[in-house]
Amino acid sequence: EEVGPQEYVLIKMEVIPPFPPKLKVLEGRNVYLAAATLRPETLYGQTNCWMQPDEKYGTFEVNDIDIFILTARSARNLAHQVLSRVPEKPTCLAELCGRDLIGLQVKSPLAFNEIVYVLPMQNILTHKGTGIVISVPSDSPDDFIAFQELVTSPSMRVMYGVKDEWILPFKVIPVINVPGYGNETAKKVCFDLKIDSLNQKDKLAEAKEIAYLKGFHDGIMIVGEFKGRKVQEVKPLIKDMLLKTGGAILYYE
Ligand code: A2H
Repeated sequence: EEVGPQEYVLIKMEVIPPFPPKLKVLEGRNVYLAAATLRPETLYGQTNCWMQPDEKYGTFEVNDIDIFILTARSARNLAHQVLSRVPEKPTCLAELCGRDLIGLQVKSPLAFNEIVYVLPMQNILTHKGTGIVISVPSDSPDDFIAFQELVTSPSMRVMYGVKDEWILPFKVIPVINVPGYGNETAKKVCFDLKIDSLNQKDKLAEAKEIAYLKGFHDGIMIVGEFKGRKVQEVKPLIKDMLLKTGGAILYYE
C-alpha cells in the first residue's frame, strides 16, 4: 500500500561527446542521462545503464543549466520539484527512443568504470522513475540477468546493435559483502533460485527481495570512502556526498 511519495536519488550521468545524431544540436551543453535509484551506495560497481529500447524519452531543460534525458512524465514531475517558476510544461529539445541511445557513452559519479554504455533492457518500466536505470550486476538480480543475457545471446546483440566490445569481458565489480552470500550477492541468489532469464518474473521478484534485504541489512561496504562500514549507515552518507558534489539530485514520485 502507498505510504506517501518514494524518494529516489537521481544520478546525473554525463553524456560524453561526440554526441549521436539525435543529440547533435545539444553538443557543448551539459547533458545528463538521469537514472533513479534506491541504492546510491552501489554506484561504485556500475557496469552500464539500461533504457527501454522501444519507448520514448526526451531531452528537457529541468533547471537553468542542465539538460536531462528522461521520460516526459518524470521531466514534468521533476520540473515541479526543482523549479521555482514552473513552465506550462518543460521544454523538450529533442525527442528520441531508447534505441537511439544504445551504445552512448556516459560518465557516472563514483563508478570505478571511467565510462559506461547505454544498453537495452525489456524489463525497464517507463512509468517508474525516469525510465533509465543504473546497472549494478553485483547487487541487483535484474541487472545481473539482463547483462548475462546480452553476453550469452549473440542474436540479441545483433537485434539491438550492441557491439561485443561494449559488454565483453563481462566483469562484475564487487561493492558489498553480505555474510553467507559473498561479494556478488545477485549472482549467488540467481544461482540458488536457478534463474537464467528475465522471463522468470516471479523468481526474479523473489531474488530481488532477498538481495535487496540482505544487502541493505547485513551488507558491508568493501570499496570506496566508507569501506568496512555497514550499508545501512553508509547509504545516507553517500547520498549526501552525491548531492553536495552535484552528482545527483533528489526525485519523488
Ligand atoms: B535499484 P522500486 Cl544494486 N524500471 O538501483 C525498472 N526498474 C527500475 C526503474 C524502472 N523504470 N527505475 C528504477 N528501477 C530499479 C540499483 C539497485 C536497485 C540495486 C539493488 C536493488 C535495487 C541498481 N539497479 O532496487 O520499485 C532501480 O534499481 C531494489 C528495489 O521503486 C531502483 O533501485 O522499489 C529500484 O528499481 C526502485 O525500485
